Amino acid sequence: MTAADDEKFMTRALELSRRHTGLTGTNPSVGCVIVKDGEIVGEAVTAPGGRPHAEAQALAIAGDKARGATVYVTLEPCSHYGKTPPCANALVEAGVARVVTCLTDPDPRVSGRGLAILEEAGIIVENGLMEKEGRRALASYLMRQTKGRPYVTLKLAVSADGMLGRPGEEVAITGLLAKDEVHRLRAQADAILVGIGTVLADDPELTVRIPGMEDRSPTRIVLDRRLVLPLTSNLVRTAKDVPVIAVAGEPPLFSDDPDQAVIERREALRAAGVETLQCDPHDLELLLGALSTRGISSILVEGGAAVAKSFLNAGLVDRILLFQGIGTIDGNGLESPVVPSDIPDGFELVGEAAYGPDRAFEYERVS
Ligand code: AOF
Ligand code: ZN
Repeated sequence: MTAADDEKFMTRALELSRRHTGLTGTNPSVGCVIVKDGEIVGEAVTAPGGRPHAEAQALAIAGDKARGATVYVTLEPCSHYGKTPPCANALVEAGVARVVTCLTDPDPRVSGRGLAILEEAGIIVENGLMEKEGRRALASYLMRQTKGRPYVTLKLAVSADGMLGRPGEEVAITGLLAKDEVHRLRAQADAILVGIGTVLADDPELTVRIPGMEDRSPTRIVLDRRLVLPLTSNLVRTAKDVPVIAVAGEPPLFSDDPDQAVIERREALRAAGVETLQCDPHDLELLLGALSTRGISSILVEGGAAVAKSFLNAGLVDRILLFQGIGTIDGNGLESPVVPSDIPDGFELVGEAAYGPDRAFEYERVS
């Protein structure tokens, strides 16, 4: 197998891995491709929900053809007895000859042990192929595993003159194609986060509304210190179908100095199916830690300007997706904290795309 073949099959494994981004919970979405005599004899991605793992499924497809084969897997095969037996052992038993991986698994139950099991069995192991791409595909999992917080994507839509809109007014910034892309981004995230101001101004539903993906709406989180989320809002109206978490302020709001009206609103929201989480919404680091503990690995921050600025100022944005429309706001606009000509320090442009007349810029934090 040549180096070009290796890249070709790992590219395929990465493509598979991206298919289930946002569907595997706290488990990484791993891609696996098994190749025998230059032909793919089995391939798979971690199943929705996180199990079965990719390798187990790909081995089942390959059957006897796995003997002597090369296996491309985007993450080190696991070595622990979790809810399924270790993938490393399954690869040994199947008699594969060579295993190529992008990176080691930071899960403390694995972290090198999977590769060691393979090597001890005489399998050729090559770790680190297309590591950068592998890290990108597994960014959410890696962030939660290593930093104990979700991976944060900030999405902004700006006018041609760099405005987010007009205060208190709903202004269309981008067209339908860009909207579809935003819905795809939502489907890949574990949660969407907005401030209460955005809910009061726009009454968004924040669900995924593209054909075939309607069931992929993530949890919706609202920073709502005093719990003023209206019971008649689209978020509350749909809370029994797609989870909503309202992040309320810390005591004394609720204990020493109980604010009866807030408590009553909290009870009414709970009865309507909204979960309330008590955590200072200004302490974003603490909030992200709490969300990570609940199994949320990735968040799409969708608005508004104040929330975007707080996440940027706290250094808690990992990726920025900036959509730019062709219309202008012309005065009295809300200035965006990020425009293509003024990117916050520490970010670099990694991608650019067009959605009809609109453009999208992707920036990643340089770590
Ligand atoms: C693999 N292949 O496709 C995935 C892996 O709860 P469990 O038992 O499923 O274990 C979760 C851990 O398994 C997770 O933290 C990560 O270390 C590994 N995920 N490993 O070999 C896969 N998804
Ligand atoms: Zn496994």
